[in-house]
Amino acid sequence: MYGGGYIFDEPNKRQLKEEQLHDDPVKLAEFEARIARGEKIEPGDWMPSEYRRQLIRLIEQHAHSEIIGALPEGTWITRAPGFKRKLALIAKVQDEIGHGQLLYNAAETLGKSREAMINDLLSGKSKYSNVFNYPAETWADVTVIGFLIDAAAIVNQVANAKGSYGPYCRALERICYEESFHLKQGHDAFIELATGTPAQKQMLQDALNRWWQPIMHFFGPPDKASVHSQKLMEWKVKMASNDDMRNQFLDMYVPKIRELGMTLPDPELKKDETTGKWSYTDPDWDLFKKVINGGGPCNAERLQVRQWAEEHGRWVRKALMNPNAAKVAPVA
Ligand code: FAQ
Repeated sequence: MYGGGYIFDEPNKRQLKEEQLHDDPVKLAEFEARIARGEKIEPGDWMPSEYRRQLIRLIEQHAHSEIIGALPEGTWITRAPGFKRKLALIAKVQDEIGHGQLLYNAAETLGKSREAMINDLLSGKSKYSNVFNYPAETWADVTVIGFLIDAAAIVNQVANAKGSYGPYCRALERICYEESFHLKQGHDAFIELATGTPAQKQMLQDALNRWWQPIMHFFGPPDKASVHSQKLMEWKVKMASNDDMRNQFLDMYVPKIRELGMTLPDPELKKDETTGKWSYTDPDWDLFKKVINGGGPCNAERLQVRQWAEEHGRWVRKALMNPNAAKVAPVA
């Protein structure tokens, strides 16, 4: 099922081990006992340097994914079919930006500034989700994003909301309420196209074919190639492995897609009813690596938009940080 021996960032693994050597072993043992008891870790609590580093990496990437994730759908606000779909899309895109804010706040509690995070996004140092580096060519692409990418995100976030770091879990809980509503509107739009005219159905099928592989990539590399999963699961930051989350998604959503008469572009996709595991054609992991490292069809465009927003929003941030400078002298 999986491509063999694909290794991500070998130096990253070495750095991880070296940093752990510097943590006080007694404090580390106390910390791990707290995790084992299911306690939440809060910003002022002692935590291993690697736990802090990993949380910053993961939450920051998640925050970037939300704000970049607003872009493919955002381009459809002016073209959404009809008043109600337009209203729902505007609200959804606003929500995604709000999720970014919540997540940047959660990452800031760990000591990295918002400015540093945005700089790392714009320089390409920090990643964001692979799926947002593809174009939304038609309204059906927006529909597939709204239904299936939100569904995939919810599978991940519902699980990780029960994790160990308090501020991230609380942000995820709130995000999941809103994402569940996005999923409903995505499913509704999906049903409308799937049960519509032959042309609408074809448009949806084409979008599904385009998005299927990026969605399979969304959950991250196969477990045996995942760099961070093992430690993150020990520390209850990730509450399920990449493969388990991918399997859960397939289990919940493949039947919903098929019952609407749509097909998925993978002849190997089937469930083993005895084990509950899905098998599928291994997605192209070299392509995944290329996309998450800046080489996807829209990476450059996405970062250009954020760069523009950064430059043109500077005066607003300045005024917010220094309200006195923006005060207008009262008229006599
Ligand atoms: N895209 O060792 P692992 C959304 C990287 S929110 C890009 O397995 P990990 C809402 C990974 O960072 C979507 N990069 O990594 C919405 C690492 O690179 P690094 C985002 C990926 O962290 C919906 C390397 O590969 N959700 O969609 C991806 O244990 C609709 C090795 O991988 C989150 O961020 C990927 N898909 O597991 C908005 C949730 N997968 O950092 C608008 C929180 C892996 O060493 C519209 N994040 N990589 O250079 C997570 O749960 C985890 O980070 C995973 C990856 C599961 C994504």
